Amino acid sequence: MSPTAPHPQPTHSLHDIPVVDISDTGPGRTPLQQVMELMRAHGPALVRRLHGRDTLFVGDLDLVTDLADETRFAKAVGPALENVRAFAADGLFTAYNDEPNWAKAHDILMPAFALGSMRTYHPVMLRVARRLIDSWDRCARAGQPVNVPDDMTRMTLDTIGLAGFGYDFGSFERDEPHPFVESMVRCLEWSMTRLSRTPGSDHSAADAAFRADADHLAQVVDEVIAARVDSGPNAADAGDLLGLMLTAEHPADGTTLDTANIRNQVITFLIAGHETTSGAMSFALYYLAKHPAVLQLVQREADALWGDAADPEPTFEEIGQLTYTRQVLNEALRLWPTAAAFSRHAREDTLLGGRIPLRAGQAVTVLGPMLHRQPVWGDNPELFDPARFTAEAEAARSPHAFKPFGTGERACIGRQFALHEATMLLAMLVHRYRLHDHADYALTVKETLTLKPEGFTLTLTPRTAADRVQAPLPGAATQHPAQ
Ligand code: FDE
Repeated sequence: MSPTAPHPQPTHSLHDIPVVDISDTGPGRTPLQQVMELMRAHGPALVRRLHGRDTLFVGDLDLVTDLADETRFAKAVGPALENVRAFAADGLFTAYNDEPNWAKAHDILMPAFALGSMRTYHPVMLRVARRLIDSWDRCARAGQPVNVPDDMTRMTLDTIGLAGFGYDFGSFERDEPHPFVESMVRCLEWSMTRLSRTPGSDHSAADAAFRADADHLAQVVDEVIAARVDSGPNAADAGDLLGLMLTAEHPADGTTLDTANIRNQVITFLIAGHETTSGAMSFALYYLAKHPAVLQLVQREADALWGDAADPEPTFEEIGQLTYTRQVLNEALRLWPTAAAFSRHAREDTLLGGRIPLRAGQAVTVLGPMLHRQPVWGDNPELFDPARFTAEAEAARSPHAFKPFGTGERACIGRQFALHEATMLLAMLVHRYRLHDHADYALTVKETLTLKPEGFTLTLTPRTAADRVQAPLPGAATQHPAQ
């Protein structure tokens, strides 16, 4: 999966934590997968040293459990997010904990992400899902493969644009990704590669290109806001995110968000609301294409709801009934949590896990993909098995063993939004198509701060009534699928 350079060996250890200096090779284009490899070799807690800068990475369940203690630890805006601040500033994702705009925007926007609010977004999500299906129908008829991550990105960008801001990116009418996406991806790449610069080298060209891209993002956002303001005096009151941002008063002091902060929030939501969700759906489809027995179970769940309907009209309530589909998504997010790392810092001097001394403010980065492969997941953590997410299995496991949405008060605000969108789309797709792994795809995980299965394509054929009437499978959908 990741390029297999010879593993750097630990130079020494600090408080029993190996220190691995990667300055010779650098972190390359897949820095998180490099840390995964280092952890496989040296254990789930290590210091990565790059040009004299140390980062403590952990995947160990006990250490992550300790880091989730909000009285002793809080979100850290680590070096990567510090770079993202160059274009998202004090937006929710990148704000410092004590920046007043974090709490203010959090309080104002929380209601828009409560489970009940998903009812409001459901029709828009469905409308965009249909755009994807129209496009996939055309490819199916023409016998052409679909590029899964590209189309998932079209779908999630259009969804957050319309649901959050009433703005239509029209991504399915374009052959290339929307220019906003291209600028955004380059900004994220800049944020990531800036971390591996050799001190003293010249990066002025890359920095100038970044500035142009960041300006483009700001310009698109200004258009999104202007479109709303132009559409009439009552438009600002629309109950979506932008409506709240423009009009809602903070419960405590009655003030609203300022213009600069609104721009940062819109950029933040357009980014956070689509990159990660699109990756999650892409990995889920990848695993379904590789695990026919699981695919059959997901199809069965969708068939039970929608039978032979050619164009089912999924209701809000039905999405909540797609429990096995949700298990599949969780299992994909376990193996490849698309926001793969998050950082915490100590509030005061403390001992992490009772043994690793940390100074106040010192940061630790949690590596989700390794946490999600710890012994708590059993003997074969690489195996894709949605039965790990039955209600019983979840109740029996530590809540800290699975953190695809981060932890504590700075955990993902968009979780329900992403899960509703992704569950509905997956179920609609497997209900409609047979998925063919025509290229015998070998997984390559691309990193642009978030993770995606690069170059993953499928061919599709429509499912027929005969496909849907099959002999009942032995056992219920929640059983361990035959491998
Ligand atoms: C957040 C988030 C997180 C955390 C980070 C740290 O800690 O640093 C995570 C991990 C996440 N998130 C993840 C995810 C995954 C997925 C699929 C998602 N995510 C999705 C989404 C959608 C949307 C709309 C979102 N998301 C959003 C968001 C925000 C705004 C944030 C920030 C919050 C605060 O307050 O801080 C997040 N997210 Fe997410």
